Amino acid sequence: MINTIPEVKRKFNVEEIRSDFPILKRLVNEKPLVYLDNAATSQKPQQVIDALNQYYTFDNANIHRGLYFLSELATDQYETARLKVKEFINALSASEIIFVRGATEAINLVASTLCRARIFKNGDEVIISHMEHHANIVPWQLISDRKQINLKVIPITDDGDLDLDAFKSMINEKTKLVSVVHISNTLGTINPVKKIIEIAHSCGIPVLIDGAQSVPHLKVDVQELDADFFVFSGHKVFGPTGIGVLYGKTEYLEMMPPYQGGGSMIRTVTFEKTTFDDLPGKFEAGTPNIAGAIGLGSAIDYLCQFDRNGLTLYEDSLLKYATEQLLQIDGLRIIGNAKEKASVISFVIDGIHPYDIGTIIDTDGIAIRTGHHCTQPIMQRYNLPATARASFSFYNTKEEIDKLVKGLLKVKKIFA
Ligand code: C6P
Repeated sequence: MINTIPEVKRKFNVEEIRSDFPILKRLVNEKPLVYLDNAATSQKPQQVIDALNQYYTFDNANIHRGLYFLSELATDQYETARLKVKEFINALSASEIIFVRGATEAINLVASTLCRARIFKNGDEVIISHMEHHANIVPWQLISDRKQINLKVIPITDDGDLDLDAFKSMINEKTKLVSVVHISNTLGTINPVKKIIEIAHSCGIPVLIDGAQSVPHLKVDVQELDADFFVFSGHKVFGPTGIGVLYGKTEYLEMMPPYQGGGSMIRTVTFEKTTFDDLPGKFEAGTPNIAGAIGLGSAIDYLCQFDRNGLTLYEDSLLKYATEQLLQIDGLRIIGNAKEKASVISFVIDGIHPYDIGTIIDTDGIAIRTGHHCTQPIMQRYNLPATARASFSFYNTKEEIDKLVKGLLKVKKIFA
């Protein structure tokens, strides 16, 4: 049993936390970096960088193959990372944790293998929502060249809440899966996924939760949620890029065929027939991202030093402060005012294109994202070409929000 949860939690001190993240000391355009694009990717604490460095400097070897010291060491570290993920999201078993490249690959894996498992018939329906990232739309469209799957879309209110009554009325005998985002990367909405799962399960329908934006902000317990699948990306949760997690209940993972074929995922191979490895190996063909998994394990250790609820409360205070301050700006409109929100704020300013906002404030070292945020249907819903988006992590400060506001006032002045 890996104990990633220390008995005594580290006290929250934002200045101390900032010093754990070396990039936060750098200058951009001769100004201290103000990094407010955490929904795109989070920054990395020194201990994650050190874990990657340690692995490549001293411990590098391929895993699950060699009987020599380094290979066993690397295998042990990789499998320890899996145990850390298991504990982090409270899966029942480590074999339910599949390492993939990220949330995108995880959803593609589920869509493709459920389709090949013949779980879907022509005319079956998958329910998603209007606030999905493209990663939870396109994979379901891609499989329709094999099976005619119809996507049903849960509508959202003007504030950015899901319409649960509409959701209930969409479920019918053709519904095979519900696949929804936990926290919207564009609107910041925290969806009532436990309730959604309860409703779907009462009709015998499994649910996939896209946790790409929730894992960095909330403590997630997949057993408590009773999610059938849960996906997230390492790079948004202070780990490296190129590593992510598919959690699946054993009963589903067992019935799904492999996603890719190759080394590591087999038990026996002849030219006539291949038998496959048990979980999780069946879904991890080829040499995996060993360093990435170890780095993700280190990121989990980093996060678990803190009381996660304390970090969430701090981020909530940043959200509240930023919302109040931004709304003071004449002509600024926040897109997404759901009752439950995470620290993500999309906004537009009358008469100024979001690209201009992003480019101008970048000259002051302020990084925000501008565009459609890989959620074009949300832009269509609000009739917007794009938004500007500031997204906060627990290493951000109210002073940085003040700098954002100052930067936006400068933008307004330029366009006045
Ligand atoms: N959102 C953003 O700036 P990947 O690219 O596989 O790590 O994550 C995809 C993904 C899936 N679901 C949600 C809710 C997401 O927010 C993302 C990634 C980034 O909002 C990059 S587009």
